[in-house]
Amino acid sequence: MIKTYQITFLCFIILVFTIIIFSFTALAQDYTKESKEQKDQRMKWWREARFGLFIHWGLYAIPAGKWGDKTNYGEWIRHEAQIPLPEYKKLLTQFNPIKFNAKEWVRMAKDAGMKYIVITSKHHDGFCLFDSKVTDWDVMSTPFQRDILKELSDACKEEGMRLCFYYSIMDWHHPDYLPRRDWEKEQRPEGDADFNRYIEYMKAQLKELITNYGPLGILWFDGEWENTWTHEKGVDLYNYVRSLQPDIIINNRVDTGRSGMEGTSEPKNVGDYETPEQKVPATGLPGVDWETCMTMNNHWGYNAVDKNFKSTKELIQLLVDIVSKGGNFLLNVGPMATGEFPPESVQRLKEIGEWMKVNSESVYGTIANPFEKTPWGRCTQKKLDNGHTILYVHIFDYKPNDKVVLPTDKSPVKVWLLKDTSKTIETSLKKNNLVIKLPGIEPDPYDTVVALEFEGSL
Ligand code: FHN
Repeated sequence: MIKTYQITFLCFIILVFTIIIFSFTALAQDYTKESKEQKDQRMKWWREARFGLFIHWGLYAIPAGKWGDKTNYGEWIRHEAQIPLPEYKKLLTQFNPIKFNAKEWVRMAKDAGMKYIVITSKHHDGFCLFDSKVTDWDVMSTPFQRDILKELSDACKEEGMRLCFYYSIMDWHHPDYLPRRDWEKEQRPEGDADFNRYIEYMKAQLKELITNYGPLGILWFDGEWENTWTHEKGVDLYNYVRSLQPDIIINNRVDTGRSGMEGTSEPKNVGDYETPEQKVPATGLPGVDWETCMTMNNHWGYNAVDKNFKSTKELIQLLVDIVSKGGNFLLNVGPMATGEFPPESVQRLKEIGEWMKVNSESVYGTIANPFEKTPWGRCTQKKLDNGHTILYVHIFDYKPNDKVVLPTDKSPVKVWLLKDTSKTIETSLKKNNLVIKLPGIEPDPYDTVVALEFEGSL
C-alpha cells in the first residue's frame, strides 16, 4: 500500500524535474529563429502604439548641464567634463527629487496620446534608478531611498501604460566594465577587471528589471558600440532577455550592427526594430520596424540653459511625418533634479495631447502612406477588416476653400473632417487625380486631417 507521504514526495520530484526541464528549455531556445507570425503577434501592440515617451533621468540632472565654466553638458557630463569617479559619486548624496510623482508623469504621457514609456533604468554612468541587489550605486543609496522604477511600474499598471526600460551596456562605474575612459585610465586602472563578470552583473540586473517591475513592453538597449561588445554577446543577451519574458520587444542596440545615428542594422544582427536617432529616414525604412528617438531641445538629460525646444507644431508634424513613413516616434523628456518635467516639456505634451484627442485615429495603427510626395503635408493609412482603406490626409498648411490633389484615380466611398464631421467635403476625379475641395473652416494650427474611405487598397 503506497503511503500518502510517498505520493507527496513523488509529486515533488516530478515538479522539480519539470521546472528544471522548462528552465533549460527556455534558456536554450534561440528566440532569433521565431516565425514571421510569432514576431507579428509580439510586435502588434508596438505597431499599433506608434507614439511613446523617452525619459532620461539620473544623477546628471543635478548639475543640469553645468560643470566648471561650461553649461552645455547633458547625461554624458561625467565623461565630457572628465569628472573623476569619487567626485561624481558626491552627487549621490544630493539626489533627492522630492517632487517626483510617478502618477503625474504617467498621466502627462497618457494625456499626450503616448502608449509606452521608456525610462533610463541605468545610463552610461552606471547609476541605477531602481533598488538593485547587485550594486549600491543605485537610488537606495541616495537621500531619496525610494524605488523610482517600482513607483513608475505601479502607476503604469494603473493607467494601462506600457512600461519599458532603457539599459546601457556601456558602464563607466562598474569595475569590470572595459574599456576604461582614456582620460581616467590612471585614476581607474583596469586591475583585474573581467568583462565576462560584468556580463553576469548585467544579466543579474536585467533579471531584476524583468522580474520585479514587469511584464515590460521593451528592453531598450544602448551603449553597444565599444569593442568589448560583440555580435555573439548581443545574440546571447537577446536570448537571455527573451528567456525571462518571451514576448518582450528588444531594440537593435542589443547587438553591434547599429550604424550610428542612422540606427539601421545589418541583416545578420538581432533586435526587433531599428533605431534612427534625432532624424527621420527620408523614405522611412521599408520592410522593417523602426522608431525615431528625438529630444525636444538639444539634450537627452536635463540642461538648465538649453531653451531650444522644438515648437508643438514641429513636434506634431514630426510625429505625423514619422508615422506616414511607417515608423514610431519616441519623444524625450529630461526631468529636473526636483523630479518634475521642465515646464517647456509639460506645455508641449499638453498641446500635443489636445491635437491627439481629435486626431489620434490618424496615428494609431496606421501604416506607411501609399504616395511618394505630398507637398501640402503627409498621408497615413489604415486597413479595415472589411477590406476597405482609410486614408488620412494631413494638411499642414490648410487654406479654407483650397484644393488638395491626391495622385489616385480612385473615388472614396466616404469623406470627412476629423475635427468637424458635420462638414461636407466635395471630391472629384480630374486626369487620374482625386481633387479634394477643402471646406471653409477654421484650420487646426498644427495639422488639419481629412479622412477618406476607399474600397480595397490604394
Ligand atoms: O549615448 C547615448 C545618449 O546619451 C542617449 O541615451 C541616446 C538616446 O538614444 N543614445 C546614445 C547615443 O546614441
